[in-house]
Amino acid sequence: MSKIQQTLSIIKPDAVERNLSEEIKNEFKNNNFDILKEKKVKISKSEAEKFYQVHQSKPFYNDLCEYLSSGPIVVMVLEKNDAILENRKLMGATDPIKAEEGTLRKKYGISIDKNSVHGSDSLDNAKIEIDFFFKD
Ligand code: IDP
Ligand code: MG
Repeated sequence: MSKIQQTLSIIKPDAVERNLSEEIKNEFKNNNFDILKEKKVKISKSEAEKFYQVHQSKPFYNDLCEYLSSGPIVVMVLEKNDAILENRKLMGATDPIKAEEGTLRKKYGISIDKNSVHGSDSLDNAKIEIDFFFKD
């Protein structure tokens, strides 16, 4: 049985820089996601390090944090039935080359690091990530 969930979505610097934010937001709306909250921010490298701390042992961690803090991003809370899985499906594989036709990363991604969108990967992480950007 499906149930209503919230997930965190980020339009990453490469997509914001190419003025794709409105187009990508429309992709979410057309796929029946409700955008409950939304803001455009620029985060510091240390904030990016905290956000991506699960990846701290990975060889790409430093570049990843440099990149996420390199320019404005659009962060959103998306709501839908099975939002976490549905958003992961809409985004497609991490590497745009491997992403299926019609997915956001296939359409908009440039490379594995500049892959245009982030989406929470579990219910626990969705809560943590939503709090990270929207806890007052
Ligand atoms: P995900 O974004 O599909 O959940 P993760 O494995 O959580 O993928 O990795 C987080 C981000 O780190 C990816 O979106 C991508 O931008 C970057 N990344 C993942 N693997 C690599 C890699 O092998 N080289 C460079 N960047 C990577
Ligand atoms: Mg991930």
